[in-house]
Amino acid sequence: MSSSLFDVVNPSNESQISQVVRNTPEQTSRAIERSTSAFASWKLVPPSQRAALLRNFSETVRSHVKELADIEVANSGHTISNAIWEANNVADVLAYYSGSVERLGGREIPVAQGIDITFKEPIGPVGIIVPWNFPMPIASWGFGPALAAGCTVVLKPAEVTPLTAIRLGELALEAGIPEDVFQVVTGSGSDVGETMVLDRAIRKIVFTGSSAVGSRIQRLAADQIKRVTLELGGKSANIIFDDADLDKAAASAPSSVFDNAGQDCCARSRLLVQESIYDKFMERFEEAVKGVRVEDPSLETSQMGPLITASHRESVRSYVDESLVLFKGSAPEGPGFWYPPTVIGGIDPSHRLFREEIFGPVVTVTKFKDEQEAIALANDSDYGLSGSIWTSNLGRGLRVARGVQSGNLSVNSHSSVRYSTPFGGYKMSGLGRELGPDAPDSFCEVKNVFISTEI
Ligand code: TAP
Repeated sequence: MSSSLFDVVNPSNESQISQVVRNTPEQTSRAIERSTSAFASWKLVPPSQRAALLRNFSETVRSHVKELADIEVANSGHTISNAIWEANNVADVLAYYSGSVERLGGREIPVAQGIDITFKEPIGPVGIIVPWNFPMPIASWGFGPALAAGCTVVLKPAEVTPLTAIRLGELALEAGIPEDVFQVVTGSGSDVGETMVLDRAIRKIVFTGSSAVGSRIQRLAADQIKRVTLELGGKSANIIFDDADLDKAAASAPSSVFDNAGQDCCARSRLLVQESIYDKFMERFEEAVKGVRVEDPSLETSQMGPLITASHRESVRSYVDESLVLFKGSAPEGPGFWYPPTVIGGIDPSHRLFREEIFGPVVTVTKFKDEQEAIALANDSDYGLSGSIWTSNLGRGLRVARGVQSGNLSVNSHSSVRYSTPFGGYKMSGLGRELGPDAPDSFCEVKNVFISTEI
């Protein structure tokens, strides 16, 4: 079957901006064969040289930050300020993991009658499957540590947002990363993605996306005992206690859920507010929501862009029961897949708005009485990815953080992702961790060698 082209559309104005190749399963298999051949030499590149190549890749990305950001604004509708952060994040991730290449060693373990040494060896070609919501950073959280460990990479971007991945592939070559060490294969999840999962030469899949697809990938990978890292959905809580700095908590709550138009696995889409300060908080929160600038994402002033596609906007809309809306922000009229920041109240935790990941600019607000109830509500979810706790009592902040079943929590902040700290989810939010100092280890086999001193 020969490949065809698919249209890439700007979600802010619905114009066609490019056409990209839809690779077939056969073409994907050939890319995997090339990745396997490249692995044989990439794993032998001396550590200092591999580190230098990753540093070079980082610097090349850094010198193209504005170009990459502009592509992302046009392809994904991200605000220009976010897109610049995202491109810089790729450069930061590569720089950080370039430093790990020469530190990634095994150890000598004391044993009787000999010497025991462990070696860390790269596992082989790795498949990285990325969603459309943060195409650049999420890809780099996989390919940065994988390349550092000595693995080769086949990267599949989401079909709707392939453009920055394609450009990163070109920049890798420009930076001197040898041909076929880092390949980008565009096309659909069912053709390209599933071929990567099923091909035995791919030794690990790093998948970020929905829990439904993640669970299918884990089942398929199990037949080959293939490793998987899964970064999946979220329904995180933003918990506001009565001793919090209410001005800061209310001013920051909109960006914690409406950033990237709510298309963020870490979005704090369940706001939990202590009942004693509910009215005071909601007054400030409403003012902040109505002040969110939803506009052309290429403008420096833009704080929120459109949703990714018309069908995704329909999905978000289908969740919103207008009779439950407390208030809304504004959004431009079409063209473009715009949807206003929307605040929902008066629902029970059994309601689907409280339970399901909407992946749009919609937040539910629920009152709680005390610490125990706040923790119970936060944990009343199949997901466990992120969350925030606002309080001036650090002891309470830590107690609640320890009580909430979630991989990444922040106290008096909405920070979720730093390249130097581990990131991942509890429960249906995922399996394994990305980023942080240990990420390259997850791309290595550990080999143990015993040398007898008795002969
Ligand atoms: P998915 O539909 O799961 O798609 C994610 C990626 O998987 C896309 O590249 C998709 O390809 C591909 N894919 C689809 N079916 C596949 C299959 N059978 N085999 C292999 N690959 C397949 O998710 P999405 O709608 O793009 O992204 C939204 C979801 O991602 C949300 O649930 C969100 O929470 C989650 N997410 C999680 C995180 C972290 S870090 N936990 C970060 C971002 C997003 P095509 O789309 O090209 O067909």
